[in-house]
Amino acid sequence: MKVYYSDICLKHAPKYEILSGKFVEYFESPSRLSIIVDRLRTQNSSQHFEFLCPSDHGLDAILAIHNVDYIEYLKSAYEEWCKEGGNRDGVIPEAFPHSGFISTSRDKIKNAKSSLAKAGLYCFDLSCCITEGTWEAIYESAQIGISAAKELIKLNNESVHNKGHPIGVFALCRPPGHHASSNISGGGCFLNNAAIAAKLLIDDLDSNGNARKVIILDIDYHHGNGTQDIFYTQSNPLYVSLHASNDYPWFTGETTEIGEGEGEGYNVNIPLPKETSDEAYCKVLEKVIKEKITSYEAYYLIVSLGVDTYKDDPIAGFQVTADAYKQVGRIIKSIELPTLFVMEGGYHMETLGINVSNVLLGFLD
Ligand code: SP5
Ligand code: ZN
Repeated sequence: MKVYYSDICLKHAPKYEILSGKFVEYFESPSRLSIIVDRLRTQNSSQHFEFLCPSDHGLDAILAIHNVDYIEYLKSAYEEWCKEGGNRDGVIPEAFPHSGFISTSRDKIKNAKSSLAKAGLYCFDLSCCITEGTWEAIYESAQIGISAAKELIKLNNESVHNKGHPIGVFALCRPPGHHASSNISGGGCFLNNAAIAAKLLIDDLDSNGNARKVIILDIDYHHGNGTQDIFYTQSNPLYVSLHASNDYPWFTGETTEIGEGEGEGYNVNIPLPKETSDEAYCKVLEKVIKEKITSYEAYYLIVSLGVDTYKDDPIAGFQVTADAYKQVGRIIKSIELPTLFVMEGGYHMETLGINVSNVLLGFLD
C-alpha cells in the first residue's frame, strides 16, 4: 500500500491546549506521526508499505472546500498575533462570536481587525493553537490528502479489477481534519483533508462527464462535525459516522442530523455508548455497510481513520482492542471499493502505531 507522509507535518507543535478547564500537554502531538511511521516501516520487512512524499498541488483543491478569508487568516495569523504582542507560544482565542452577540452578522464580524477577535471568529475551541509552523504543516497535510487521492484515481484507472482485493492508499495526514468546517478550526483540525480529497474524487468524472459517487466513512471516536457541515446540503458524498454519544464536540452527531435539501438522507450519524466493545463495534459497522453503504453504489471510499476508539485512549472512552482493528480493516475491505484512508485521531502513544497498521493490514489481508 502506498503511504503519503512528510516531515513538514511535524512543524505544528503547540505546547498545550485547554481541556476540561485545565492546561494539558497537546494531545495531537508531532510524535504521533513519528510513531505511526516507525511502526509501518518496521512492518515493512514484508513489503506491505511504500512511502512517498506528497507533491505540491497548490491551493485550488483547498479553496474548493475552505473560504478564502479563512485560508488568508491561517496563513498570516501567527505573524500578526506576534506583531500585536501576543504570546509567542501561539494563537489561542479568548472570546467567540456566539449568535447572542448584538451585531452578529458573520460578514460584519469578519471585518474584525484584531488578531484576538479573528482567533475567536475562526476557531470553536481551545485545542487549535496556531504556532510558527502551523500553516506549513496544515498545508502539507492537505497536500498529502490531495496527492494520495490523485494516486488512488491513477491506480484505479490502471488496474485490472482484482476481485476481493480493492486498491488502498494511505494519506498519513497530521494535523487531522474532520472537525474543521469551511471556515472554522477545532479539535486539532484546521483543514479538512478528507473533505478536500472527497471533492477531488467526486470530480474524477466518468466518461459521460458525470461525478463519481463517494462515501466518507468516519470511524474516529469523535463526531466529524466539520465534514458533516461541509457536505450537509449535498447528496454526494454520503457521510457516515460512528462515534461516541455525549462527548466532544458536544453539539453535533445526533441521528436526527440527516442532511438538508438535496443532502437529506445523505448524512448518517451513529452515536454509540461509551462501553462499546469490539463485538458491538464491528457489528454496527457491518450493519451500516449492509443498510446504508452498499445501496449508495459509490465509486470511491474515503475512511476518516481515527483510532481513538482504542480502550485506553487518554481522551476517549470506547473499549476497542488492538486486535479488533484488524477486523475493522477486513470489514472495510469487504466494501470492495478503491479506498483512501485519511488519518484523523488516536492518542494512546504505546499502541497508536499498532492500531493504525492493524487496520491497514486487515484491509490488505
Ligand atoms: C481529530 C480528533 O480526534 N480530535 C479530537 C479532539 C478532542 N478534543 C477534546 C477532547 C475532550 C476530552 N475530554 C477528556 C476527558 C478525559 N477524561
Ligand atoms: Zn477523535
